[in-house]
Amino acid sequence: MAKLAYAVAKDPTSAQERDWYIATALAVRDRVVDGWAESYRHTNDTQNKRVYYMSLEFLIGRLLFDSLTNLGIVEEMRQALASLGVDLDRLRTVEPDAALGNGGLGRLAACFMESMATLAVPAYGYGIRYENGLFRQGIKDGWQQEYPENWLTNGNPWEFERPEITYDVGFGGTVDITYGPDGAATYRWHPAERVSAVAYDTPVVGWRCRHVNTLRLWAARAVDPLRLDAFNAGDYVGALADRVRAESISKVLYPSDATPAGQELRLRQEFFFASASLQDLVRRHIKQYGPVEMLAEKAAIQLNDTHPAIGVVELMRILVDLHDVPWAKAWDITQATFGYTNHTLLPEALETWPVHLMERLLPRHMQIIYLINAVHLDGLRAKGNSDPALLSSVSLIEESWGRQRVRMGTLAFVGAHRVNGVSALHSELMKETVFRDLHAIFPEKINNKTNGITFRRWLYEANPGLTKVLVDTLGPRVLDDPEELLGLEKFASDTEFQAKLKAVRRKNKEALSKVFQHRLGFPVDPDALFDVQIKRIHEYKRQHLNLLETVALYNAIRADPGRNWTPRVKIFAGKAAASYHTAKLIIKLANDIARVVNSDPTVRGILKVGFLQNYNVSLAEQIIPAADLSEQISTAGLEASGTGNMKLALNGALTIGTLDGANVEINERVGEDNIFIFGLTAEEVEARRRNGYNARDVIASSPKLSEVFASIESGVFSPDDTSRYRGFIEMLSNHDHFLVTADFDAYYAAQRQVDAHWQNGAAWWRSSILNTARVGWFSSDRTIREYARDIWNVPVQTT
Ligand code: F58
Repeated sequence: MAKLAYAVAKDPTSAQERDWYIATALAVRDRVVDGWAESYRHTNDTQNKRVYYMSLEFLIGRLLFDSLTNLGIVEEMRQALASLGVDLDRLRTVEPDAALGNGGLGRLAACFMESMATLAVPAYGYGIRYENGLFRQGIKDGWQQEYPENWLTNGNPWEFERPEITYDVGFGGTVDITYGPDGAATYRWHPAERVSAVAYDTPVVGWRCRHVNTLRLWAARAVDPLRLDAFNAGDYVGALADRVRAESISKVLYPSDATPAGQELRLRQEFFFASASLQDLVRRHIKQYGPVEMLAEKAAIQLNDTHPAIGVVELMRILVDLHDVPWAKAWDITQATFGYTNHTLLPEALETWPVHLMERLLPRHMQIIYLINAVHLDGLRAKGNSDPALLSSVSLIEESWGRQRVRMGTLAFVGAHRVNGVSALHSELMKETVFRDLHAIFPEKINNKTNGITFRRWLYEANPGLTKVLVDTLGPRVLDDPEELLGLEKFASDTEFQAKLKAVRRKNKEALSKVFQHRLGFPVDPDALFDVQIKRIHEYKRQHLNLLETVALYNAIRADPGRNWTPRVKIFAGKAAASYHTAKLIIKLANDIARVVNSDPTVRGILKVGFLQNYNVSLAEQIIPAADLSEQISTAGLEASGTGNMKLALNGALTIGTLDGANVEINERVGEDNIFIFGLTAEEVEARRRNGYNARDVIASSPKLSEVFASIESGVFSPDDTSRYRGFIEMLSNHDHFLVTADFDAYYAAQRQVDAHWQNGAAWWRSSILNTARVGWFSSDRTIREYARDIWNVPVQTT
């Protein structure tokens, strides 16, 4: 009440829901801030090593329930608000999603921040405070539309602006060399342009409020926001031009997943946040510990993919040019400080920057890159590696057709003491593919850190019904130690226990049915099997394989409607990169199929299809607890890990999937009777491609697939434009790069096994329980413990 009156300046009679939300968030924030100050003091007193997690993306979602849950005051707050006539669950939906990320990589960063706080690892997350998060997706006539997502319009109660924490970040200009009396050269960079980075801090509270860390996001401001000379001369527009240019750096998140956006603004974003963050952490280090030579003992910096890799070069510049550390010593410090996480093997996704662009934007950094490369290659030659092909493959500079580019993956690899993949399979493939030559030279660098998810958000907050059953059955310890979930195994066949879980799932499905009603105008049957594929839309993730199977199933039901079919709802959600035409066409296909299937009385009560628009963290929190079947069907070898697979399995969905990414490890843990694995393995995919895969023969030999292709191609699902999918079908028939056709029959067969398993209710629920019981290992607490032990060398608190 006090917050509403004094911080929002509203009284209860005039307060809108949004006012109540802000007042509630501010009241909760006060509690968080107490823990924050305490954690800060503790780290300073103990002089513990800090972790700096550098990421261009943090896909945070909403924070109100995160804070309430971790403070342990959800019920207290619910009652306090109820006594004022306010419904906490309604307030929850008022908060906009902070969508400062594209997909898995950004969400992983958010889960890691929460786990680091939970394990009391003193840490800062560093990133950019984008004014516009990932675009809002609308669907018009079945096509994706992109709209801006200005999540800050109504203010953000969780952040603190820190105008006093501001750094200048330079771009362009020249480099001066001066020679000392001993002939040693000193380099000074004189940037032509400067932009200010202003800190905005958000506290990240750990489970049971054990520790609170900081997410520090940088906003770009002009150093001289209004050029007074120009302004006074009457040139108002000119006076503001610099400001607009400077501030454009933190205006918008690049909305491309899987392939990097190679524009200049992107490189400016990368350097902007890397430089501000390094200046900040070096300043903190010197203030607290003195000699910069000790940096690696007191700081571990983790690069979330190559996006912050220019930081390796910026740290070298800070050490060598600004602190006069000798080159070799500076390089040792840099390597000992940095770790690098790789998230993809797709060759087109590995970042490179044109040398001429680097030279123009970051002239001193380009010189340093050349020097790092020279020392790196000389070292190899000294060890007897003289093969020019090898040297050019591990060089920081890629040369093709006379054009030179800087390889950011190689820079991150050589600049870090540890390089990790995000699942066991992915880490092995890294050694065999993209980093084969570097791995042969530095065999100790690559290690695996299988991803994890925070159970606080993805179980306790998203699925309170299931959480309650778990606590009632296993005791409250399960909330602190996910391995306790194994205790469920003994209830797997218990009819009473199964009934409890069924009731929880049914409620969650009813709630999701309301979402369908609200968004798509029709409800779905909570007794049907909810079959869910939710993730970014990408050919390698193969939403179209699922759609082809949907059409095949539709055809089969129509041919024999009286059979004992398993009623299904096929649920899709996900965004496509705005410029990715095939991905957008896949969304249109999903909607076209949905329209035809949902209006066909023959399949009524048996099959429904729905594409839910604007997939984000909050929608995921609604879908996942209601899912029965989790689609993880990427072409083997291409999904680095996946984390949605873990969220769905934890909430009791059974996986249908390929042996890809973390599915392999999920399979090992839940057991092959409780998962539906199908399709080519990564090795088989490789072999098929090597031998020249011929889709036409495969299609011809599959009557089902032939029928599906014929119906889509002829316009059954696109009567308004019968040629819409001609090119798409032709592509799948001639260049089926992702081997959709090769896996189709196996996938169809696996889906029929799903039907059979579902019809034997007790067997299905047994599998579901065993999934929840056996995936405790995929907690991001476990992942962070491994990073802390093997890469960062920092202690963690035991829970
Ligand atoms: C994802 N990568 C992987 N990249 O695809 C997924 O398998 C993995 O589980 C996850 O990382 C976490 O390790 C991913 O999300 C991006 O979104 C980048 C955004 C910026 C451009 C390049 C891709």
